[in-house]
Formats: sequence, C-alpha cells, structure tokens
Amino acid sequence: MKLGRFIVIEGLEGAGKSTVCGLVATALTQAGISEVLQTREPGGTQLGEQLRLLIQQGLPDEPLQATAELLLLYAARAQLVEQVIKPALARGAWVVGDRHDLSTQAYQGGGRGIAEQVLNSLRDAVLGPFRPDLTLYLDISPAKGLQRVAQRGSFDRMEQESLLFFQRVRARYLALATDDPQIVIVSAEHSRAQIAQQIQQIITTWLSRN
Ligand code: T5A
Repeated sequence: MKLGRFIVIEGLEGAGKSTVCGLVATALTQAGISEVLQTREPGGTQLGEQLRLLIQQGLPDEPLQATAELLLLYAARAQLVEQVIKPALARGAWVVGDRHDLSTQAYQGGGRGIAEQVLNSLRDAVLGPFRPDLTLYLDISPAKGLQRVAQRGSFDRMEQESLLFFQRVRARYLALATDDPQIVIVSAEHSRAQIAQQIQQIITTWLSRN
C-alpha cells in the first residue's frame, strides 16, 4: 500500500538534477509534507553505492560491456527500490529521486543502442508495475551540460563519452518525455533563479491537482 509519492528528476550530466532535487524537497516540505527522502541512482544503498563507483570509474584493464553495465544498473535499482523507496512510500514519506528508470531508457537505450524490447523486459521483471508519480526532465544541450561539469573538475567514465553519445541520449529522453503525460520537460539552460521559480510553480500546480 503506497501512501507517499515518488518524484524523479532526470537529465543529462550538468543539467542541474542535484540542485533541482533539493528545490523539490524544499517545496514539498514547505507544502506540509512531513517526511521527504532524497535518493540517487545508481546508489542510495550499500550495494548501490559500490556499483555506482564501478559504473562511474570502470575497471582498469577491462572495458565494461553494455549489457553488463545495464545489469549493474538494475541490480542497484532493485536494491534501492525494495530496500528504501517502497518502505518509505508505504510509511507515507515522499521520495525525490535523482535519476530512475528513464535514465536507463535514455543512456543504455538511446546512448548504447540496447533494444527497447530488452530494456522493457528487464524493467518489467525488476520493477513490475512500479513507476514514479511525476518525472521532471531537465533538458540541456550536451555541450552546455558538459561545460558545467568541466568547471567542476575531471570527467568520469560516462562523462568521457562522445558528444554524439549524449546527443542520442538527449534525443531518447525527449522522445520518451513527449510521449508520456507524467513527464514534464523543463528547460535547464536558464539561470538558477529562473529554474527555481519554475520548479516551485510546477510542484505547486501538481500538488493542487494530486
Ligand atoms: N546512468 C545512470 C546511466 O547510464 N543509466 C542509468 O540508468 C542511471 C541511473 C550517474 C551516471 O550514471 C549514468 C548517467 C551518469 O553518467 P550522476 O552523478 O547521477 O551520475 O549524474 P550526473 O549527471 O553526472 O550528475 P551531475 O552532478 O554531473 O549533474 P547534475 O546533478 O545534473 O547537476 P548539478 O546540480 O550537480 O549541477 C552541475 C553543475 O552545474 C551547476 C551546479 O552548481 C554544478 O556546478 N548548475 C548551474 N549552473 C548554471 N546555471 C544553472 N541553472 C545551474 N544549475 C546547476
């Protein structure tokens, strides 16, 4: 029995997801929701954090195969959903997720070229009918997002992918978001203040309707 709600923030590297997760959590708290939990994927459990390191750093002498990467991401997600997210929702907490399954559809599907049928079967096997209640997709051009990441320091394994890879990821995100009424597209190229205002508006409107 689910009492809380699951809100997910998605987007390319440097889109501002972590920043927006904080804004959403604050907006929910100000709206009177007593427990708001923030999660990130991959991560958020002991297993998930170990897998995150592996996914972000790779192995010194062995390239990670696309299907191996996919299965690691789902192992992390299964652990997080069952151990953290579902129990939180069942006790009435609201969960704000920094990435969830849409990332896999975009990165492993659009970016790596894994067939949609494979992704859908795996998603159904691992998650069943479990889905977010609302997803905010922060849209940014790969060049701009990576420029923001570069200002922060060095690139990890995923961030070293080509611009073409991230263009495919963005195209898949946009295609999926356009098709799904539960995904709201937010332009992430505005100033922090403009985005904060927009997020507040989206959350207020959504809360009034749900
Ligand atoms: N992955 C993940 C998959 O391939 N498949 C999957 O299924 C999943 C779940 C995870 C990696 O794993 C991959 C995708 C990723 O490569 P991550 O840490 O979740 O890594 O993702 P990143 O996208 O790398 O996280 P980042 O921290 O780089 O980006 P964020 O969270 O989008 O952005 P944020 O808020 O940290 O901001 C980035 C920088 O921009 C500035 C911030 O201050 C910060 O310096 N910034 C702005 N600057 C100007 N204007 C604004 N409006 C700004 N907003 C933020």
